[in-house]
Order: sequence, then structure tokens, then C-alpha cells
Amino acid sequence: HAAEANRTDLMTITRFVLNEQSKYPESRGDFTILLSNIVLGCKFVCTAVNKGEEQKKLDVLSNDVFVKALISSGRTCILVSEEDEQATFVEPSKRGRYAVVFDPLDGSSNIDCGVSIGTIFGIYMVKDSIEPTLDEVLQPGKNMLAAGYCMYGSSCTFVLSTGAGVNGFTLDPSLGEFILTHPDIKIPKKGKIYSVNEGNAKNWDGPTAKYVERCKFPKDGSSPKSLRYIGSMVADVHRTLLYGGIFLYPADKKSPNGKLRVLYEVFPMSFLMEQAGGQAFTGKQRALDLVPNDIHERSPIFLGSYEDVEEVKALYAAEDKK
Ligand code: P6P
Repeated sequence: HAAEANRTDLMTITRFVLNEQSKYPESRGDFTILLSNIVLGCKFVCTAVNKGEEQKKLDVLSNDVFVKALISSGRTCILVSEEDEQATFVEPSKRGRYAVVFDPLDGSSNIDCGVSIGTIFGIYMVKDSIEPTLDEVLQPGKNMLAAGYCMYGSSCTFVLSTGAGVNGFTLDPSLGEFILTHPDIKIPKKGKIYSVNEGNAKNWDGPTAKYVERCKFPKDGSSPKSLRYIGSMVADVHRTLLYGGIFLYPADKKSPNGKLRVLYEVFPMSFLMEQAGGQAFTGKQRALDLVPNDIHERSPIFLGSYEDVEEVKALYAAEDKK
């Protein structure tokens, strides 16, 4: 009977978030309304990706869907999208208390070959929703209220943290609902996988080169780590979250700030990693402590299992002492 009872006890993402929000007596359901609009956008993109729409159209389509869904939610006042050079300031009559930063379709260059891609987002509560300024989103990632991603792969998986751990939901196409399938995700303390674009090795700095060398030729006689690199951040991070290990996009001589964007790639993934018991480091500091100066700023990033990132931090600390 238990299985039968469970079958009808549908823990949808909306119900899950309502439960979580009920812990905040002052919450008026605004966050739940905001999130349900993000979820709506993800369902639309999931369908469009599976229809095999071509990449260029999908990039624009997904951005339009998220911008319109977020504005019509009446709960946002600033939007920052990877697709738009300028931030969007929502018209006064539709303004709400949240700022949302997002990459509507990260890794979209991989669409045509069927590799998993995803939407990544982060949510800040604004201080002044009447006359909001860019300062509301030039905040360290530790100030985010929530962050998550939706991965469009063999199944459509939504991973979310609202600051009380990480939970994963899988889209049930027959219901059109995201159902809780991965409650309370915790990343293994140490992993057996490293994930980096080895093609950039020529340009890496000392500590990164040393760390990758150790992954391949461990000094302590342990077995080498396996290399897994999909080249789609959501897919590489999702595997790291579930299996453990480390994902790195380091600085290199050509790109001193690395490639990944702070607001809508580095911060949301770092937020999730810390909430799952892992950590995220920029090569200089805790990633979530970084204060961005520009909405499309980049940063190097090392994120994943706590102990694996500790090793990177030790190598950079030793370098600083030289
Ligand atoms: P590279 C995809 O273009 C992306 O923004 C991330 O999704 C991914 O992690 C990274 O770039 C891959 O970059 O230089 O290894 O191809």
C-alpha cells in the first residue's frame, strides 16, 4: 500500500516550494509565483529542444519565453540574461521584489549534436523595487535567495536550492509536472572525476597545471582520476553534483578571467555546490564572495567535492607564498 499511497502523493515542485515557503510566515507566495513562471519557461524550452528546433532560433526563443514569463509574473524588477547586452528594467506597473539573472540556454552550441544543454538561473531579493538600479544585481552570490538549473537531456531535470539544501525534480511529460526524484542531494566529499578542457593546458597557470598533473599522476600511489568533459556546463555540473569530483574552467594566458560568466553561470552553480556540501573557488577566493562590477563579468571557477577543491586552494595558497 505504501507504494500505492506514494503514487498518489504527488510531490510537485510547486507543492515542494510552497511547503518550504510556509516556514517564512511573512512570505506572501511571491516566490512561489516567481518560481512557477521559471518552471513554465523550462517546460516550454524542454518541448522546443526535443522538437529539434535549430540552435539560433532556440537561443532567441528561449530568451523571449523567460523574459516574458518573468515580467508577466509581476514579481521581478530587474532581469539579466546572457542573451541581452543590457539588463531589463521591468515597467513600474509590473515590478516585484526579485531580480533574476539567467542563461536561457547554456551550452546551446551543442544542440545540433544532441548533447544535453540547460537553463541556469539565480534570484536576488531587491532592496528597492520602486527605483531599482544595477547595484541590485552587482551583489555577491552569497546574497542570492535561490539558484538552480534545468537540464534538457534524455529526461528534463530541474535542480533547485532555496538556501536549505538541494533538491532534484524530473519532468513527468504525461502530467506536465516536475516531480521530486532527488531529495536532499549531497555531493560526495571526494570524487574520482576531474572535468576540464585539456585543450587549454598550454595556457594554464602553475597551480592549475600542477593540480591536473596530480589528477593524472597521483603522488600518493592512488589511482588516477577519470577525465569527463562534456563541454556543456549544466551537464558537467550535474554529473559532478551526483557523482562527485571537480569541474574547473580556469584562467589562462588568453582569458585571464576564464570563460564562464559570474552572475548566471558561476554564482548559481557555486550556490548549489555549497548547499550540497561541496565548495566553489575562483583561484583567489570563495566564489560566492566575489563582488561583480559588470553584469557579464567572467571568473575562473573550481567547483565540486569539498576535498577536491581544497587541494586546488592549497596549490594556489602555496603559489601566493612564493
Ligand atoms: P569550452 C558552453 O559554450 C559554455 O558556456 C559552458 O556551457 C561550457 O562549460 C563551456 O562554455 C565550454 O567551453 O571552451 O571548453 O568549449
